[in-house]
Amino acid sequence: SSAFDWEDPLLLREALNEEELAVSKTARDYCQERLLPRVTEAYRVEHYDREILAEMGELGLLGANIEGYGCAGVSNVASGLITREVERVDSGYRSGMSVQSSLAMGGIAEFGTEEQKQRFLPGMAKGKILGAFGLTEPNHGSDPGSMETTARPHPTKNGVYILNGSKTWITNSPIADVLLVWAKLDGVIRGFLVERATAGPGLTTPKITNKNGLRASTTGMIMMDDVEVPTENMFPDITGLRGPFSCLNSARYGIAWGAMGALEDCLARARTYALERKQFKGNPLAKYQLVQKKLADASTDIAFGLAAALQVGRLKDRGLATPEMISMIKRQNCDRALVGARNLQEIFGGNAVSDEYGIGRHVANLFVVQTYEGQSDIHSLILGRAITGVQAFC
Ligand code: TGC
Ligand code: FAD
Repeated sequence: SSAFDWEDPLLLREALNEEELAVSKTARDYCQERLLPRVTEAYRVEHYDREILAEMGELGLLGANIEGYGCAGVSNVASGLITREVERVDSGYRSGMSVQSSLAMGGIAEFGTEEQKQRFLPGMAKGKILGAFGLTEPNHGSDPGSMETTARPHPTKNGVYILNGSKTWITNSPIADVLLVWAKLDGVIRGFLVERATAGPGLTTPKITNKNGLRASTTGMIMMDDVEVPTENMFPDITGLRGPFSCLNSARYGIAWGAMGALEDCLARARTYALERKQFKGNPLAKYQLVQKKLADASTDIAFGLAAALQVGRLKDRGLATPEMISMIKRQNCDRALVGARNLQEIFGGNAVSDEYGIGRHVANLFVVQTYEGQSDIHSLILGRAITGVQAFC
């Protein structure tokens, strides 16, 4: 019999194969040694170092579940373990990676032409070409099907489309080299790979500053005023919302793992603090039952959340995962991570307000994580539709 391990209460590690354990260790070592020391300052000054993606690329952590094109081709479970380790440090760092890996590279891998895959994926896997994913618009977030961005054939130049419109709240847009923009061509949603180097002056990507969450990630707009995109940069076959939503399935799955990584870090920090901080007759906070309950609740949510993410990952590896399963774990793990982090924050008392304790950063980040890629209530409606057959969006 083995002893209870508070850091792995249901022995997740026993369900992982050697490759998955090795990938997880590589990611963990990198994140703890290279990312953790820079996150407090990066968060303070709202800076995302694009070198991070190059560093991750060197370790094979980008687009890791993609086969070929310089990608590692590991299991979906292994790729979930990577996002868990990155988000253990900061949701913003996981965000930068998710957009590169799941949304931009994932989209190209699934819907791109062979030529597009050859042209973009190897450089993106190395973190030399940075990607962004433009779906949300100022007037259309939860309802991207109503997007206003348009594409139309150039009136005089053959083989060129003209894009007009704006996207907002786009992770990595200020630094991206290639922006996967979803736009309507004759009223039908299509995917376009907009390259900064050739897009001309009609493309601008202003940074959104003064965020009160996800400050270690860079977020911006994509403004397009007669931006010219060659036909060979359009995804050839995919039409409608199935295109962007297929990319989102993969990113939402990663978030389900990532949110648990963030909560694990909150739990570890709160446990250490509760053991060290003494109040009332020299007792550590950890001695008090109400404090122990907060730790027990978070620990249980982590164990259940990771078990559920593992199950969906295994199903995904076998081609059996459905979007509703992913909605279920994205919603549940984000909700529990946000509630858990917020409860654990109380253990720090006034010190929670100092950024040196890291807990406030996770709480602020996790609000964003619960909001993007489909806010939790939207995932409730996706599940409600699947359960009842009745759609409640409008
Ligand atoms: P609906 O009628 O449900 O579907 C339209 C078409 O899309 C297909 N589809 C899916 N395909 C694959 N996977 C999925 N998960 C899919 N969901 C829907 C569907 O089969 C249908 O296909 P077809 O061929 O029949 O046309 O569309 P709706 O307009 O009613 O959608 C409603 C709703 C709420 C489900 C949807 O709009 C939604 O999920 N809203 C949330 C928006 C969202 O998640 N935005 C994310 C933006 S990207 C982002 O946040 C990145 S942050 C990343 C980071 O920094 O880490
Ligand atoms: P709204 O759609 O206006 O929703 C506001 C509230 O109303 C939510 O709580 C929502 O659940 C609720 N609501 C809406 N409709 C309904 C309904 N029918 N029934 C019940 N409740 C409803 N987008 C990208 O495309 N690419 C990115 O890289 C990206 N990165 C992001 C990074 C950050 C830091 C942030 C904050 C956002 C990012 N987003 C990105 C945008 C994100 O996906 C949207 O913010 C999200 O989809 C919600 O859209 P919205 O903000 O317009 O909220």
